[in-house]
Amino acid sequence: MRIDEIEIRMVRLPYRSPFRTSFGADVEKHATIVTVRSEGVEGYGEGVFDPMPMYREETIAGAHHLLRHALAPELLASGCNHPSELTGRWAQWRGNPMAKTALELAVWDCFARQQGVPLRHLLGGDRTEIEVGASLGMNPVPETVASVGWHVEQGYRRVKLKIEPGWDLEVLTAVRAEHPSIELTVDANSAYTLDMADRLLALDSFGLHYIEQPLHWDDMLEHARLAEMLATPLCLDETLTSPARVRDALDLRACAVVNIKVGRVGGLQSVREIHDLCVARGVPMWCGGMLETGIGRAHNIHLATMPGFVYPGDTASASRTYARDIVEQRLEAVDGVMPVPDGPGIGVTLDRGFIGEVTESIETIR
Ligand code: OSB
Ligand code: MG
Repeated sequence: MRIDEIEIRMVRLPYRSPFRTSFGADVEKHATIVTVRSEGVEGYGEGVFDPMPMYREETIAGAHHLLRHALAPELLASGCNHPSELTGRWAQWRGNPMAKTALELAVWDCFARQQGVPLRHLLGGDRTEIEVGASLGMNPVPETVASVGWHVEQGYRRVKLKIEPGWDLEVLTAVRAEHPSIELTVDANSAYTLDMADRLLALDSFGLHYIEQPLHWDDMLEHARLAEMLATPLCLDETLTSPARVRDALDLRACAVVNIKVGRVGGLQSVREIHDLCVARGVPMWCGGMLETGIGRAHNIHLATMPGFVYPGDTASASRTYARDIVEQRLEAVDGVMPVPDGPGIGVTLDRGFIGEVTESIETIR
């Protein structure tokens, strides 16, 4: 495909309520929507880098710099035969998986639309709907218990609680008292250290499905040590930034469950490689979320149809996070099941009027 134009658009969208994790509270999304125009067809990707390096180290400023001065010019100059080749071509620039993914996703969507097929077809996803769970930010205990109850009533297949040291045993005790048997997990976003192992061992008594990223955001060895002590399986999120990192983590037994976020691992081609590795080794995977707008959310739904995604993902209803989305289609789960948006590519279209209202900047590169 010849690439005619690449657009980098920043949108700011308020959350319905602040989302609090162990790395801070956020009140709004700063999303980058990348549009690729090729032979009269558009495709869309979303960047999940943040204003500040709170989750991993990429930032909006750094990602935009790379997109503007390296990735977009390379793509415009060379075009693309198949989106699977981009990750290899862009390996000349080190790291920065989120920046690369924002553009790679737009090319995948555009390519699928040109072929007239849903994106999931290109990924080997055979499902037309996926089971989903919900990730709950940190809130006072009574609110959290009520929120878990609401999500269970809505049919969500798994509930994940954000925790940190001192905000763990009490909230879990209260939630388990009301919901002794729901599929429950916790996510610490790297808030613990290995010398707090006693506190982490106490989590074993809550029947958790897995514990997500308790230790340092780039660590494998200490997670492997912790995994030996715990009965509950560990799941890594932040640490897993490429297929090679996933292979190493599995070799070291640093995790038994894999959270996939396409932006964190460097694109859909990396997701496919990790997927095949995890399937070959019998390791369960699930699709994480970064509170994406409808563009990133639709991408997540499509990739989560691949057969190795066996646990419910964080790809919950858009309306939990946003009063109004930037796509025309409503991405809503019914009884804990999210239908895959139908139609070519990711199956969603921009709400032109509304996205105009929430756009902060647009840059076009030719
Ligand atoms: O660790 O999974 C995480 C949101 C932002 C950054 C990191 C994480 C999250 C979530 C939200 O848990 C999941 C969602 O998109 O609903
Ligand atoms: Mg996480």
